[in-house]
Amino acid sequence: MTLNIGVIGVGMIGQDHVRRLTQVLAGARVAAVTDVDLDRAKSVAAGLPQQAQVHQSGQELIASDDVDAVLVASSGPTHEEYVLACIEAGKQVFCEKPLATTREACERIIDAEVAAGRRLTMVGFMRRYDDGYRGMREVVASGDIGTPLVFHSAHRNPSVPDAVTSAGMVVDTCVHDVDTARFLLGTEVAAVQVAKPRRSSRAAEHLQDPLVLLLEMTDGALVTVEAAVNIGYGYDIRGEIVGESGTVALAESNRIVVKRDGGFGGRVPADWRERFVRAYDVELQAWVDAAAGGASTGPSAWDGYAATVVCDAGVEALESGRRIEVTLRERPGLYGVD
Ligand code: NAD
Ligand code: ISE
Repeated sequence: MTLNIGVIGVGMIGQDHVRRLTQVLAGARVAAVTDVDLDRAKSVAAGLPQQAQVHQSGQELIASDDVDAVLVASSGPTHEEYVLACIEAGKQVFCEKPLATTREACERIIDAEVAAGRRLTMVGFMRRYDDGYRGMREVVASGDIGTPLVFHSAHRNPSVPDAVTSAGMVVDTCVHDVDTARFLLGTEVAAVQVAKPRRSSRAAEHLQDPLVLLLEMTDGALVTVEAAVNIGYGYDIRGEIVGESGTVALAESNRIVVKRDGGFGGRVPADWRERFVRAYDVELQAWVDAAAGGASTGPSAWDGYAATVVCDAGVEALESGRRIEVTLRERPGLYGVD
């Protein structure tokens, strides 16, 4: 069976997902697209190998009988409306991170799924499909390094547009590290603090770049998240867990090392598309396969909710300079235990 997918939002990652749905993955086709920038939607549709409907709005696309499942890749504040409409229509939805930009919006999505009695939403936390992070998780689960004590996560972007804010660094960038901490350590975040190192001279005036989040997990483990978004040299994602009797860390993401002229080195990825290309492929194929069978998989609305609540606390910690406790609502049975 071929799953007919409607894509809402065809900016940077929307177009990248359209490419992979069309050229890389099996069992899916892009049947419809929309974007508030209709010219952009039309030009993306025109580049597809098979005809795709261009809808005037996301709501129209979701309601269309030609669309079996929906991929939401519009900007964060628009996600809630589209995800809720998909749940209402009983259609599986892959929603790029963040699930929604406020705790309340995420709770409305959880309430809608609980009322529907089934999970319909998968959140685009692609790191959960990265070989490196999966390997780290297996090592932790094996007990080989003992009880995890500290997880160091570094999230470095080469540069960002001037419009990016310090709060945006927390909710848009660190959200991945928050989900990664939950995924690797298997516990929730209990409290957040933010430290402000000396600012990079490469950063815009208004930006606290870099910043460091300190997450206290419910079992006492600590997580440091260094976010640096004007690092210049490339897109560099690092991670190391320190356990009681050993450590496990991400290796360099390129698989070759070049030695010449008395030195050695390799390529640093240019951006998230290059660094996580395989993770995005695996993630989206998993969603397509599950959705084709009417099932859900992957990071859930609960995971999206938990990450957003922690990031909200992170913004409060950043702005107030205080340690902010994180309180999650009771986890509905629909979302299991992990
Ligand atoms: P972008 O600005 O390049 O694209 C967003 C697109 O959505 C634009 O084409 C815009 O016109 C469209 N849009 C805005 N409002 C809309 C609406 N109401 N209805 C329909 N279309 C609308 O941004 P992007 O970088 O592609 O990011 C899109 C989403 O994907 C964001 O939520 C972002 O956080 C997420 N993202 C995730 C990753 C990842 O690594 N998983 C990477 C990049 C972006
Ligand atoms: C972007 O939206 C992403 O999700 C990328 O994965 C992240 O590295 C980047 O910082 C965000 O802006």
